[in-house]
Amino acid sequence: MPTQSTNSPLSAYWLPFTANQDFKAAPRMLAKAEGHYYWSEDGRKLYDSFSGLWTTGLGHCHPKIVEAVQTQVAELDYAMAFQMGHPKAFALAERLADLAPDGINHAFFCNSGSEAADSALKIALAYHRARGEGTRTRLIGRERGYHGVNFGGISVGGMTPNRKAFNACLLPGVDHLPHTLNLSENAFSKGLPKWGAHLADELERLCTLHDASNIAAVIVEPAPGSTGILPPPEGYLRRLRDICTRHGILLIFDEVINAFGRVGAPFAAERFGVTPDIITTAKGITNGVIPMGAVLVSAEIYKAIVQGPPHLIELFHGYTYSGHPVAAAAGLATLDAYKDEGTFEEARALESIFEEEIHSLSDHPKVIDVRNIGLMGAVELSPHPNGAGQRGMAAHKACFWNEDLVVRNGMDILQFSPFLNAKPDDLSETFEKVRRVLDTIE
Ligand code: PXG
Repeated sequence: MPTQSTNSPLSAYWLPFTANQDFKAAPRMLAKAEGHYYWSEDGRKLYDSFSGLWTTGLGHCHPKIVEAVQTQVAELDYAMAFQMGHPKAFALAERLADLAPDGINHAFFCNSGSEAADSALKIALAYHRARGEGTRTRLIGRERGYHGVNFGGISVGGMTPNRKAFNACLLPGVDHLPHTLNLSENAFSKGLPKWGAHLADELERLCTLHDASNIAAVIVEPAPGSTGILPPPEGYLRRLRDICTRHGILLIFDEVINAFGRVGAPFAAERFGVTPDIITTAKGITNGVIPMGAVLVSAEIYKAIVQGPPHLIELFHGYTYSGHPVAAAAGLATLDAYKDEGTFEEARALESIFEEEIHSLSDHPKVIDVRNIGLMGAVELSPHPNGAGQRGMAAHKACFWNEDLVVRNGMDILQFSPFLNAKPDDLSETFEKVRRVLDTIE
């Protein structure tokens, strides 16, 4: 017996990471997008303050990406991904290797950030095993880290609601570093907080506890995004790098959000001057147009694994859609657009304006913190006395219905991921609208 009506046209679809019952009672439907705007199903034009879902930094329906996808899908819709290839996947790998920090020069393709995270963890294990260090199996993540929703990613991730229901099946042998947000030390920080580099030393403690010969890899987002934007304290990433190097542990940067201009450079590794051994990415690799993820690795890792009898498969891992031709075409067009339009430089130049605009909310009585790095920013609200998360959701809804503005909230944290080519006036209007909403909601 169905407990809910199934004759509604909305009933069949189970929305991801969404309060389904609440949504279906008053659906927020997007029907069309172009440039910096969406159009709702009821015909309203809404400004997008989140660049899709951290995905679409160049703006929606970029004509050159649209054209590349349309051409590709009519020419080679799919190419067998195993034991066969097609030129655009190779070309994209080459382009990514050129863009990545020195020494990171091979790309393994997948379809999402979650797959990139799990692929990276498997590659780390395969690397140590190939080198005769098969005892290195422990993985270290961080509290408030997000590495997608597959079992590897939630195990090393540090988002309690994403782990809670699956606790019994999380990977064994995983530790977490402490996260770096401490409002009594670094509230209202602009850019990198001064406090917190010492928290990286927790890794040294774990090396002592387990012995580093048992530790495979550390995975962190350089600037964590979806758990509320936690800019890395000054010197923190360098300390992690040094400890990993000292103990032969691979350092994985999850740049699913950070890469492709979000922190004013092709990769956060470059912006923060710290080179990991592996970078995972997705989202901005195709401007969000076609799903794609990639794991970028050093020559040393590739060479350690890709050896042995030449006719045998070296790594038993891959996806039907690894390097999909349409995704590869979208990726190439996206990288062209970043270059031709000077996107990373434009994003970098926009940072100080964004910083000023977002911090204009610092004095609002409902705001307990504002923090930003690159073109990532969070406005943290005090929770409503009736329950955590209500105020953030009320703000999201009021922005959508009353201000024609799409704003992302994670519980009571409003998150902003402006277009890499946003107009300064649109940024100031965004925060004026958010202020009006904060004035009106409970
Ligand atoms: N790593 C990071 C750092 C991410 O931000 C993933 C992995 C997983 O990617 P896929 O493509 O499997 O979803 C992500 C995803 C938010 C939000 O509101 C962020 C993500 C997903 C959903 C919501 O900030 N990032």
